[in-house]
Amino acid sequence: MIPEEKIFEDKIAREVRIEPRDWMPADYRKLLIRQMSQHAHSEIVGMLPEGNWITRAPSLRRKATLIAKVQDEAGHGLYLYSATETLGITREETIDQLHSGKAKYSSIFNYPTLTWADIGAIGWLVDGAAIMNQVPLCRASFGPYARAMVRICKEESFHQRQGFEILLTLSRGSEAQKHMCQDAINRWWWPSVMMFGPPDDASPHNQKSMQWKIKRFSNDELRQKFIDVCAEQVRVLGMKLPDDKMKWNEDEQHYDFGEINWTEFREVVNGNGPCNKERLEARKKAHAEGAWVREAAAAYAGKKNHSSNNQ
Ligand code: FAQ
Repeated sequence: MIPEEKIFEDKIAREVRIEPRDWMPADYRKLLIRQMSQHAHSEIVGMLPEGNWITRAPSLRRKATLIAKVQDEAGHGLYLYSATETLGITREETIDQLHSGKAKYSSIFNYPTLTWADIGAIGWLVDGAAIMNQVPLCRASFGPYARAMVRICKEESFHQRQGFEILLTLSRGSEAQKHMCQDAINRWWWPSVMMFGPPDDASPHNQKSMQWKIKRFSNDELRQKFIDVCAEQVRVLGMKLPDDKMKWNEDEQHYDFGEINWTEFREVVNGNGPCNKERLEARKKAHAEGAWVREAAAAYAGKKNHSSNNQ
């Protein structure tokens, strides 16, 4: 072990944060760039299914809240792209990886939002799953990632509550609204359970990520915590989770659950989900249409630098 590596491992062991200028193993850098950029992509692609409902939100209050939520997701993407840049990769490179299909983003955003209740289900389940996964990331060993996650988690908690409140309102409404609520839960439940990633015995990055304290819990551990929380919360809504096998296990003090359709997960991750093509096209179009803004900003920055150099 070279001396720098010893210092690095010692910091990890003592829970001292690794900062961008510190020496780090090439694989640690690679693991972080992969996860953080994928996380950033998920935030900005995640704006699309919800953005679809801004013009159709059922009241001014709902519309204002949804606009704020979607805007928050853009902010999360920006913190995460910036944090990823501290590892020595440019934003252009990471965005290119998304557009070329080389980089992944969360499977969950490849499902359609068919009714207003889907906005509630995304808030409750998708943001709920995101919080479960991201609160431990506030203790990730890499400083910029951990710090970005603190603010992100605060905002996601608010999103989760607004989603739950949408569903609660629908669950106390007319028969048609109750039906809409249950239908959205039925469609979003299993994709949300899959968000935590493949099972631990099929998760190639798990071991290194846990060893280097990027991830603090494995995919299956977080999935189980999420299921246990939702199994209780769904009762408040007076709705059901679409899993006949879900049952409290007294010995293990958690809920047992049915089989996850991993074939569906793999299909979605490999680009064959219901909305993969649409999502990527929308991102590429937005990027192309925003080219003039980037050019103008670069020209303005260049002019400013030029004039300050001449002073
Ligand atoms: N979708 O070895 P592992 C949000 C890939 S929250 C697609 O287990 P790892 C907020 C994985 O990349 C959603 N791909 O990997 C919001 C790897 O592929 P690779 C985003 C997935 O990293 C809410 C391969 O499978 N959150 O956006 C998925 O140890 C509402 C093997 O997997 C984060 O990204 C998946 N679900 O564990 C926004 C959190 N799962 O790269 C709008 C940070 C796995 O080798 C509205 N990320 N893969 O080609 C993480 O915690 C981890 O990266 C995991 C995966 C847990 C996602």
